[in-house]
Amino acid sequence: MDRRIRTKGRRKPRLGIGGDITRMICSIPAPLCIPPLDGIRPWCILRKAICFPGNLLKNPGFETGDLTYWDYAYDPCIDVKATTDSAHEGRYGLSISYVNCLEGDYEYVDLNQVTIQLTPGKRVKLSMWIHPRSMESDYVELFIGYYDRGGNFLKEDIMQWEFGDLEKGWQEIVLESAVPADTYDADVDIYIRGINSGADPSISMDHVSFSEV
Ligand SMILES: [Ca+2]
Repeated sequence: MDRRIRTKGRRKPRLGIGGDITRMICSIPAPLCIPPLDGIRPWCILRKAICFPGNLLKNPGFETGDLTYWDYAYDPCIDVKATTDSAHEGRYGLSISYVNCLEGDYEYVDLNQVTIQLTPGKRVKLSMWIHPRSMESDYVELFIGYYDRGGNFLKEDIMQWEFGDLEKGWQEIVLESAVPADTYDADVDIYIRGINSGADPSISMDHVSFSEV
């Protein structure tokens, strides 16, 4: 069932992102740990940070190994988690599996980050990489909502991408948009609507980017 609700003017607590510090966002991957073996003590390798110059999002490639910094909601029949099998870049990507959903039902996954400060008059680009696996339908929407300094809704831009030929593998989805006058910040949202086709359907996604261009 499609239970999508998107309310114009919705404001959420600030995540503390925005401004010059966001021009070089880095994700710290989870340590790679070796379990104890034949009396040898367990040990861990601290992995080097992966940086995304110009990307205004935090944890855009899920390299924390989870959904840290993302607000999210999804139907409880869907299994959503960061896995190494779903990576397009780095170590982790996001795996979305419809394993517990009723066959033929449409279900949703919604991911967003909010209050990202922008410069009025600039153009911005929101993009992500996706690999539908065994999905027969349906679509992904990329959404940008703009707000003024008082939190008043100004404008939204939406791009809908239909699941296509699964043989294409990883594909990039892109939404470009003009930042309206009086903009102070923006919310970005990724909405995935899929159907359980009865063939163990799943989607991999990774490397989300939101930047001024
Ligand atoms: Ca990644």
